[in-house]
Amino acid sequence: MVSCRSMSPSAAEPPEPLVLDTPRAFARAISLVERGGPDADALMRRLGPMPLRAWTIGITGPPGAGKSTLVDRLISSARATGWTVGVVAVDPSSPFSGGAILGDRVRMMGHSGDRGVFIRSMAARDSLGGLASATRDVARLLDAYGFDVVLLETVGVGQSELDVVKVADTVAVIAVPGLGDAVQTLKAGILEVADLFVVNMADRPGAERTTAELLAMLQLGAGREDGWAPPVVETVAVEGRGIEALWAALERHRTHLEATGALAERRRCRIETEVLELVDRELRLGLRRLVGAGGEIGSLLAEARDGRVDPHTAAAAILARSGLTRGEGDCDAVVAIPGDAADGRR
Ligand SMILES: Nc1nc2c(ncn2[C@@H]2O[C@H](COP(=O)(O)OP(=O)(O)OP(=O)(O)O)[C@@H](O)[C@H]2O)c(=O)[nH]1
Ligand SMILES: [Mg+2]
Repeated sequence: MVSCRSMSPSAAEPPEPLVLDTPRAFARAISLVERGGPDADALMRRLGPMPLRAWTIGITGPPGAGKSTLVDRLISSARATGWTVGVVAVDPSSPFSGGAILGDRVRMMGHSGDRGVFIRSMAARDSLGGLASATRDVARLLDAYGFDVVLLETVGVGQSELDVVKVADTVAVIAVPGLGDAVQTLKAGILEVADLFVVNMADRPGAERTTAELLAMLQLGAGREDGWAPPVVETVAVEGRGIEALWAALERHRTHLEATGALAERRRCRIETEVLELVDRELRLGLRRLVGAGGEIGSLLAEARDGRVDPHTAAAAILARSGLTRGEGDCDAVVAIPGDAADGRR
């Protein structure tokens, strides 16, 4: 069952609009959204149907690839262009690891005191898409507050990190030499979303080979429907080498997105996905609550566990009991089946 919280506010009654007119209001909104949960949800509703304006760049790659160092450099590039920058660095390791977060702060310290730069590290969340959702919300607040560029840093290790970068207009995937076949080490699914590859630590042996592997992989590919050919850029982030070329490549992608209308289209698709993901997450949280509460759902699970009801029938019964069904046409059937199966047992 969907929670009462999400059911009660009707679309016809718009909540009081959220005004982010002071640094204080902005900071409070960010903290609230970072915590997630009903309060974050309520706050995001108050933002209303906001047009997306900030250019969102996702930076992902293996742990220690130099992502934060690159982000630090890119902040400078963006500032030199006259843009303000918001950064969300996602620490995927665990909610307890302060290490990486501290590391990010230190690496991006060069920008403390610059009011045109805002940096936030976020810890990983539950497995139900909470991380992607919270990151998206923080990115949207940064946009609403007026940051021109939003940089999202995440370690490309799991699905939730992949979901995070999918929020971006432009996705840069970082590879480093010395980790074996560059293409093999990239997480499946990331190749499709990469608009640009960076071979960082190009001061280390094997950089040329890594670049060649990526280029070969790109040439083998079928080419992209949108006509964009992802470039491969070599950088030495610690020394600032290759950063100009990287920034130029990023800007070329942005220009391509704007010129082809892909930017608006990507954003429209993203909003649709977001709505569906929010519903999906709420449903799954609702289901967890139901299972946790035991009761009838608990008995159904026990019956399935003990082999007295088959899993499909148990699932259908749970759906019916929770007010969820498997599509309109199946509604009666779904309700009817568990009744048959449960005869005499409940
Ligand atoms: N040799 C060399 N070292 C680099 C380069 N870029 C970054 N580093 C170093 O690599 C280490 C990791 O850099 P980070 O920027 O923290 O890497 P990261 O990908 O953000 O790390 P996580 O967020 O922990 O996954 C630091 O000690 C950097 O100084 C580079 O181009 N060459
Ligand atoms: Mg980092």
